[in-house]
Amino acid sequence: MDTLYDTTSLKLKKEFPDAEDFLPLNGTDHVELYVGNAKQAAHFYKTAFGFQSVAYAGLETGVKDRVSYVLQQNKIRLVLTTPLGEGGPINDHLNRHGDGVKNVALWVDDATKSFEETTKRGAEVAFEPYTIEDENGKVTLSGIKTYGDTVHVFVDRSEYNGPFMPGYKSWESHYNPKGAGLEYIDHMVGNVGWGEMNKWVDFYARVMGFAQLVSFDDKDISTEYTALMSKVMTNGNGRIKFPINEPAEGKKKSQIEEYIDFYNGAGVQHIAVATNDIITTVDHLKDQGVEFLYVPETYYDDLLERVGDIEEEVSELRKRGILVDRDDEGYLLQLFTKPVADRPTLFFEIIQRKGAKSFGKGNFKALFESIEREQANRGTL
Ligand code: TYF
Ligand code: FE
Repeated sequence: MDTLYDTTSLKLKKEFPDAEDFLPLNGTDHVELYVGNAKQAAHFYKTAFGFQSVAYAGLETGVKDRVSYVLQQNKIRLVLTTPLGEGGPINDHLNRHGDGVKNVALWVDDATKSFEETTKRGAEVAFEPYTIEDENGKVTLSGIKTYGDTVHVFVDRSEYNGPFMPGYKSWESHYNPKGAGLEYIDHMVGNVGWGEMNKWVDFYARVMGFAQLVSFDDKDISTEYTALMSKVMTNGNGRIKFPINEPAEGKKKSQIEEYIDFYNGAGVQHIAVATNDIITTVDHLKDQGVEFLYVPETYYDDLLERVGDIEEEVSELRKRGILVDRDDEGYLLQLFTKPVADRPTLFFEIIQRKGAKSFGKGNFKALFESIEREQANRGTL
């Protein structure tokens, strides 16, 4: 087990001593969202977030019941899918959840073996392995269910050399906006219902061979400020990290509970995307209309006392509402967008790691405290 996790210096709990890498994962293949209007959503992700047009499937490619747009920015690939007719599973998903993540697709060398190894350990079948083929080669896909209506798709594209997948054609567009410096998916977080976190932690351990990352974040959990509980699960090579949140009683109504109410159940809460230059990325995203969560100026009053020396100017971070947290190995810069659709459900996190391997949960307490200082300054606390 030790050699499996040597790519991360985080300590792993020994709760699952039987964990072995029966499910080698090369990385995130893509994230597929079901949306009400894929054409307009694609325009939004291109314009606002700096994604590029890659591939298309729909009536013009012989697909009758749906349209899908594939967008990419460096290693991040999004698929936006909308139904063309009435009824059916995509409409059901939209009706229940609104726009949201349906498939978290993982890139594997063998989608059939991935399916067999996970289903024999208790994964529920989303769909059996199948192979699709066109002039660019073939791709094998399989799927297992995770929390809510979310699915993990296993994708073997080792014998494919085309724009995205058989059945898709290249999407050439005259509109190719500049990238925002988003590099790869750092982690994707699932919100689950009251009391369900450990069930899903156990699912990732038992069914997918993941282990729990233990980081300094843990001690912030369940403080009087925290309205959530969270555990982070990671695969063997550390490329896939899935924090799982459940609501908790806190000073404020849990945002996890709000998510569950509006999403009508468990689902993907946020997609954290990494940048090498968070200041430039955030400036670009803001110029393009991306909205970020409000951070009180008072957050910065005690920032350096809390996190020690950092390379960035505090004034530059304050101007942009960028948060900082530190762990044993370094620090990280992060900030959160507002929800990207009308329901208060899915949002994005922009993160730049400077050594830190944790997830910024020290910011919960720091943010709550700064909000209270702000209220005290106004005499409303
Ligand atoms: O992925 C995570 O677990 C973190 C959680 O102010 C988080 O993104 C949420 C809010 C915040 C700091 C960290
Ligand atoms: Fe996060």
